[in-house]
Amino acid sequence: MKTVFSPRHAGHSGNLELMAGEILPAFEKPSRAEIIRKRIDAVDLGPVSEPDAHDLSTAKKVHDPAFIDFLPTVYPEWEKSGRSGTAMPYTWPVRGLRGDVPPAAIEAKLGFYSFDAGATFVKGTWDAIKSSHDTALTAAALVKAGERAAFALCRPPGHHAGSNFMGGYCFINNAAVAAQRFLDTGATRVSILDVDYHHGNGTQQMFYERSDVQVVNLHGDPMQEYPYFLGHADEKGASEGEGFNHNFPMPWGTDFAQWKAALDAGCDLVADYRPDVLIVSLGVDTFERDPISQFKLKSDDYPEIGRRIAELGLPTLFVMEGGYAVDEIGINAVGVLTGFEGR
Ligand code: OKP
Ligand code: ZN
Repeated sequence: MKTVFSPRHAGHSGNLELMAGEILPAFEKPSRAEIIRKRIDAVDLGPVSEPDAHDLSTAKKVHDPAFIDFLPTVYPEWEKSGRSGTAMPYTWPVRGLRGDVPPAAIEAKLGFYSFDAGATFVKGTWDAIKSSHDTALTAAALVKAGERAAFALCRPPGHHAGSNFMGGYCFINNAAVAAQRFLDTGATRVSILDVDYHHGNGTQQMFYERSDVQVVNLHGDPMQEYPYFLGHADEKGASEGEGFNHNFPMPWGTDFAQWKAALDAGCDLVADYRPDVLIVSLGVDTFERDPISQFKLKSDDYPEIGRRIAELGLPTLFVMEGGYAVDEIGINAVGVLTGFEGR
């Protein structure tokens, strides 16, 4: 399997994160991608190439163009207002406040375009976001050109980013942009299967009223788990999109037997939809030793996931999302891919 990977992800580094009353180094850090990159060589998964530059026109079909235009301005404006370090929001236009007028102040704009404090910026962040977006589109082009599958080793991840909001380490929704690109280049139906531990709230929001992108999510129950405010089983899509969104929330402590039953059910829904292409939002934070997650999957389970997805027999784009147990992230993420290849 071919991989697309950009060293420019590494500029998104040294970010801080609010965590249970403390400010700590962010769990979403460069070593995650570097360790996956090394594992690809160690198991000889296939060639790794850098992304081509893509314009943002496809991103602006699934995101509000004003939101996309805002992202590269964040850090320059943050510095212009005399600040340094990590840029992050701290105030949001919740129910009853004005959520329709972007303010002028940079700290307020950060809140206007986010749902939490988890999408943070340093100097190299925009370049990393853009490289991650380019990585997804370059890998999508490989699948479009006839590869059975390709791996977009994206960093930062994307599935929490919605049409006009960032959050949860995510800025541009790489999987959603790839889905739109497939539709714009001949596909009629695309499925997104999100196996990250966290609900892909951004992906769900973007396609909730559309029937051309089926979204299937397996994740921690939003009653217990981040991102909390979306991802319940009764969210089935609306208007045109009714019946094309599927959630499989699972409780803390879920083991592979339980999780695999949800994967089987999700794969059956994908098969019934008969998509032209499948995009897998690949998070491996379902791992038993993930530092911020509460499922119980073991390293041996990941190849099994890949084998099950391969049984669908679809052209498949894997897009990297989460996974924070860095020591095992390479074994687990690449394990899905070797399992997909039947080895
Ligand atoms: C991103 B992805 C407060 C705790 C919130 C955010 C987790 C984001 C996960 N810092 N943690 O889905 O792996
Ligand atoms: Zn996650």
